[in-house]
Amino acid sequence: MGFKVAVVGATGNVGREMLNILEERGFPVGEVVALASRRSQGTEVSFGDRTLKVKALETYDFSDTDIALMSAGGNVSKEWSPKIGKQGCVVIDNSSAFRYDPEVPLIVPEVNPDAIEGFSKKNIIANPNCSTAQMLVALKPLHDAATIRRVVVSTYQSVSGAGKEGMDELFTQTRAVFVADPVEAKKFTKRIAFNVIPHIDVFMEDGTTKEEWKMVAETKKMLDPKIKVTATCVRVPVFIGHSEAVNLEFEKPITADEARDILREAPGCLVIDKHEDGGYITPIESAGEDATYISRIREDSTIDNGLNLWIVSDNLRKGAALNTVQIAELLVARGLIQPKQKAA
Ligand code: 11C
Repeated sequence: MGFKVAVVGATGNVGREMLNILEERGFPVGEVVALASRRSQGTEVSFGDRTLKVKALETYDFSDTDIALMSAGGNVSKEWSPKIGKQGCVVIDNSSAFRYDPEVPLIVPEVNPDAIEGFSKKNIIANPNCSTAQMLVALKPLHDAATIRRVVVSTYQSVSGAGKEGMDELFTQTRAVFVADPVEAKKFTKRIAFNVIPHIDVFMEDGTTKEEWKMVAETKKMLDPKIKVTATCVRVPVFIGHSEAVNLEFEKPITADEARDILREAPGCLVIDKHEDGGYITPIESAGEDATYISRIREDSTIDNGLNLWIVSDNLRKGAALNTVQIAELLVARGLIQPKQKAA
């Protein structure tokens, strides 16, 4: 028995990672189809030791496909996810297009797995923004233990969050600085090489950015609507791996030692927290890994029941492709989906 899985946006950073992760985790596939826009038709992508030729999304018939893993951007998703869902194929969408729709579950399997049961209204399940996903993997067990009242988070987000163009821009600008060529900013609003930019996604009316708004709205939808969240999201010259400095205020007392013990047992979390030089994680070490790493766990003596944490994860994996595949695994584990094509 195997599922027919389509990866939409298969040539992008996240799409390629989805193919890797499906293979690495031995997802029960019968067939995998790589899809992208007509412009990428015929391009080759790898799936394990096989090569897949990319087909055009526009002409693909989803009626015998079980699961579509979408990573083709919000506009493509808005147009295509409802059509694909109506053909009986479950869409797991990595874009922000449906995240805030009350009829679409927004899922991190370690945080709110039970919410998946509501997926059949639209046949769409949303994957959260990368910076929210990794934060909530760490916050969920602490919230269960001592009830988080307020979160103050500052992010240090890698350029791969802005796609391949973001990675190319960091590379090109860094090279230009070294050879004394003019440095051009195209994808980012200012130079990113040897710099940081306090701006991700568009500005909202109140002066926050959409990336910051997402961290608030998604935490409330997935973890607890009562939690107050304030965020500052910053792009840094790192290729892969988002980092977050998080300050937490709890309703009940919780010590740093208690938090460390809870996080050591929590699914998806890996604590690296030695009080010595290098006894913490940095984004380079998180690249290519599945865990959400937590370091620098310490009490904040300026408030009652306060803790500080440093959270790092590979934004292309837990923040995107891995979480999407884990959602597909959850559908299968709960018997919420059956392959349309039965084995002969
Ligand atoms: C970034 N977090 O680092 C963004 C990328 O809503 O899925 C993912 C945007 C999203 O630029």
